[in-house]
Amino acid sequence: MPNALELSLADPWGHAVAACRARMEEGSRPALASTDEPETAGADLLAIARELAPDLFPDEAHDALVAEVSRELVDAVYALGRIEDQARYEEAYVSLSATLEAWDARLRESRFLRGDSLDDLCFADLLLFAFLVRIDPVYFELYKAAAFLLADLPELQAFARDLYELPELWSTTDWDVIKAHHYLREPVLNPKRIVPAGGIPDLDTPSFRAERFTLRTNDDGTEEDQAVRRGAGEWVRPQSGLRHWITPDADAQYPAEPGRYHLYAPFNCPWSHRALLARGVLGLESVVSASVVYFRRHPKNGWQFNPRIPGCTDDPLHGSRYVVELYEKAGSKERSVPVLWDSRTDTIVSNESAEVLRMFNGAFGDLAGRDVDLYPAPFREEIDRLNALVYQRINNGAYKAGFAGSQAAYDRAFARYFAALDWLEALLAERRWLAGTDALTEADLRLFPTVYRHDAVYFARFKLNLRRISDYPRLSDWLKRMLDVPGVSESSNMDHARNGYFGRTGNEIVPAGPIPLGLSRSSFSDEVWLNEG
Ligand SMILES: N[C@@H](CCC(=O)N[C@@H](CS)C(=O)NCC(=O)O)C(=O)O
Repeated sequence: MPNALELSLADPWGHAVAACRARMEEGSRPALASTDEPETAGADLLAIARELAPDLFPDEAHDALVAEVSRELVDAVYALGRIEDQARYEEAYVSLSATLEAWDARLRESRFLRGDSLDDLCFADLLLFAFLVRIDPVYFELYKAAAFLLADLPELQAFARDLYELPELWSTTDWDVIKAHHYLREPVLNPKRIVPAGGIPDLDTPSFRAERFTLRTNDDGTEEDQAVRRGAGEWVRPQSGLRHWITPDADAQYPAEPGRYHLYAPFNCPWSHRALLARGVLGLESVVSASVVYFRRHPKNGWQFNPRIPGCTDDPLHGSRYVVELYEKAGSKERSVPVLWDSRTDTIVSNESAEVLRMFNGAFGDLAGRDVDLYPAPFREEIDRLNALVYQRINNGAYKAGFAGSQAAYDRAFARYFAALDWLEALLAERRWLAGTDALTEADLRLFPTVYRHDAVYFARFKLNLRRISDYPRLSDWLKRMLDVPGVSESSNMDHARNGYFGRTGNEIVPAGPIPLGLSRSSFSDEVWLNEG
């Protein structure tokens, strides 16, 4: 294993090898020095890639595939740029264009070059990606490979978008480096050394390619590669560990019964908010009781109860001071909210809001006060598809911007968040509710906590300041429609949300706008606000 690497991130080979390095755990990666030298010795780089990421080199057939990508695409386009004879250029141009169409057709059949699951990902995919993302910024103009932009090759575009989701690829793609390198090193093709301002392909619009080729699990809270994501500066939400289900079956471990279960949730936490929303929209208030946890966390003990603050309640079951006491009773070391408690067995049923929401919808049947089905059978696939998109890019995506550990991770989360909002804005031209139903579903309910917070909280607090929801006419109308759904506004509290989020900024000042702040620290003593004594 080399302990230092010199790679050109501009060069497709260097890019693909850098991605292999980015897949490694942070501590075990060789140091990386970037060089502007184009890589001529492809074979050496291949050996390095094999050493860095042996799992990406499954067998000899794969080695042949790498050679094919290299010869048919990478080498062919650089050769095209070097041809000085018009007739020979035209011949090579026609041939490369046909090859691109053939590769586009090939990717119609499978998600990656060798299969549909992430486990099938191989080095040839990385090299193909590195080639594809250079078409718009470089090859189209500089090398006159002008038959197609990436957007004209729908499968290859979707493939590139899908791969760009992976931290090892987004974190090693640097458009400025790619453009400058190629345009500044070609005195014949670009004598005035102007670098084009455009040419960055849109890789942030959702492709849904993963779902087209793999089984839907709806396990959208799972991030397969937490370590790699953290290594790229991404903020990663820990997974919830307590995952039991309430079911309608009377013999079940947790049967649906009125008065048995209790939800602990603060209004400011968006995951808690969605559990409260489901309870409110389904009319379960008299079936499942609830405590509103204080929006301000204790610096050491975390989530706490503070019934002296308007809108907050105590813990009627145990008189706890902190949520962590509930976890201690249940024998768990976690401490997140929401918590769904079983008062019969005196333990936690679930601390995963996505599942709480779903079990609230399915388990209580006639006990629910309203005849609402948040997960109607004919729309389940579409709801799952939207949930995954909305979770990754919007609900949790907002946190990936707000809590990013690097500028690149923030830029990335920012781009994906707004690309997803743009996509939803377009979708809402055709649909009144997200999944195309006549009434709201889980998909709407799960989008709501983020959209609701965007203008007054995330725009400033998470630096998501490209546009406000008020700049999106259809999302704004949808937000109004949501607020009119019985149970929604009763289950939402903007003052709690604002105080919760901005209470965690350095000086703890909560912005007084853009809408007037109702609940303010200035009206309370420190003793009450800090929940002391
Ligand atoms: N997957 C969980 C995530 C819940 C979560 O991340 N909650 C945050 C608050 S928004 C939390 O309690 N974090 C731990 C802490 O603050 O101590 C769910 O959706 O229920």
